[in-house]
Amino acid sequence: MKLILAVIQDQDSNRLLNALVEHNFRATKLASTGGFLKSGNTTFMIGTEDIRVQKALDIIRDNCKSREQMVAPVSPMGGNADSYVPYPVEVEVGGATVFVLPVEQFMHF
Ligand code: 2BA
Repeated sequence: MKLILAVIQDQDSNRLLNALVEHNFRATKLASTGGFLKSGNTTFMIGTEDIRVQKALDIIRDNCKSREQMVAPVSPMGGNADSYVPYPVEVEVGGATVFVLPVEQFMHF
């Protein structure tokens, strides 16, 4: 068994959840925050048999789009201003950042 952790953008989360449930995957949706943008994103936990991992990855890829997002400048507030960028910069946020972990034990009481 594997646990898939997928960090995706909020805008894609309902579509992805519907697609997973439609294909009989069990999933848990968690509200999360990206460390770099410090804005909300969504993390899915999907526990599934090894043989179904590729299908879950295909569904994630098909339902999550990458997008450009602006990062607002943060004032250094008395700190070192050398690396301060005074204008917003654009970063490309991926469709999904995915980890596939082995599951040692799975219990469902
Ligand atoms: P954030 O940390 O908010 O990052 C959002 C986007 O900002 C990233 O998109 C990337 O394009 C950019 N970015 C992140 N760190 C950067 C840096 N040090 N310098 C320049 N640009 C940077 P993605 O790479 O697609 O990541 C989307 C979200 O996935 C991340 O949101 C984070 O929540 C999660 N994530 C990405 N890599 C991760 C990792 N290795 N471990 C845990 N979570 C990760």
